Amino acid sequence: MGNKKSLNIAQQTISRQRILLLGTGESGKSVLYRQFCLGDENCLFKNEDTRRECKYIIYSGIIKFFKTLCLAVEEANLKWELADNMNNSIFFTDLDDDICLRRNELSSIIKSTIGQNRIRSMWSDATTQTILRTKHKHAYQFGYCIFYFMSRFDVLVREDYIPSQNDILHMRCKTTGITEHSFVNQNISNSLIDVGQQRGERKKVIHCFPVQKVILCLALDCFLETCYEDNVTSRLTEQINYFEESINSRFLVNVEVVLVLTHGDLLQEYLPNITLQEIKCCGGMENFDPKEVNVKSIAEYILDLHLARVTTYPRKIGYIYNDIYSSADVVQKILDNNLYYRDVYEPEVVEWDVPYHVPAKKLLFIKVPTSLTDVFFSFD
Ligand SMILES: Nc1nc2c(ncn2[C@@H]2O[C@H](COP(=O)(O)OP(=O)(O)OP(=O)(O)O)[C@@H](O)[C@H]2O)c(=O)[nH]1
Ligand SMILES: [Mg+2]
Repeated sequence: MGNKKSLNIAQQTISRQRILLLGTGESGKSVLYRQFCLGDENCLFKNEDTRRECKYIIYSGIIKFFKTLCLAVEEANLKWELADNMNNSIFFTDLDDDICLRRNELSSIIKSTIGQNRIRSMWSDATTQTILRTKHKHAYQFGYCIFYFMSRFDVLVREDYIPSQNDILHMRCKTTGITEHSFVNQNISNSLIDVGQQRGERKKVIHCFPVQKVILCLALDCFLETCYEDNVTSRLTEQINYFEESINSRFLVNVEVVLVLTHGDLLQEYLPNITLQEIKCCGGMENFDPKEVNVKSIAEYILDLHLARVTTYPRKIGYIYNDIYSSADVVQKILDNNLYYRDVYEPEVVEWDVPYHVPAKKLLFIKVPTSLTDVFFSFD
């Protein structure tokens, strides 16, 4: 009787799993969520009407970008190269923040010839490129996808425009509340949960419901950016603190955790604009001394910084790279646990005999890689 019951429980555990997406704001949770959705024939984004609704999110992202750009140019005391852009800049600066909620107005700016001319003229201005290709870029919250959407501007402004699946992946829509996508994979029914994790949204979701798997997104370009929420705190610091709190939570001790290293493409794109010296000046990157500066060496270093904060041992932690251009493979690899792995053990504690000239007791030291003879000990 007892055996039958435990068999049923075991069957239940493998036939259903709840997967929770975690990570700081803008770390790529919703991109991954949409990648999961788009792999499913029945997903909402395969429906044209749903996608048509999403075009306003894309339009509002473009307008927000130009408003922020005007502010950046003014604060950097730069001049627009093209004379018309002084006036265009006044136009965007004067738009109030709620413009993003007014669909008709958004459409009329994007679809009118005058609006399109303003946008094209500002985009082609050398000053815009100066802002976006230099350190000015990281002092503002520009969002990540403007290059993608501007490369498709001619398509977006058409009367019959319906966002493509790729557009859906790129659009930025801050998650509020909880979104759930259900799908079946190899006879297991899965429920994937996406939650807003910007500071204002960061409720303690971990213990709200039991989960079998957590996917924790870590952005690889975090050391270059400041937080969306205050524009001051380094995203690396924010991300490491968030990671430490989540991974060591008692609710996750027996839960499988997959780290997804995101934004690799953005980092790759930015690397030619930054020297090793400049990287080392970013908070948290001071000890970064790679043989070669590339996405992989930065990813390894950032991963180590995070794993050093794990305090619930031993842990086998799987990780994988994902960005907006990754193929559907990544989703399948996450589901199959086809990952890279790191083992995290408790640091070794060694007992040392006390030197002859101090009272006979034993002291505990954490083993460190430096020579202990160099360390000066004082005893009361
Ligand atoms: N190029 C590129 N853009 C990315 C990547 N991951 C996320 N983005 C972009 O970064 C922005 C934020 O990504 P989201 O997935 O919405 O971030 P999130 O973690 O869900 O953020 P919240 O909902 O605020 O907690 C969006 O504009 C994405 O298109 C990536 O790997 N590469
Ligand atoms: Mg989100």
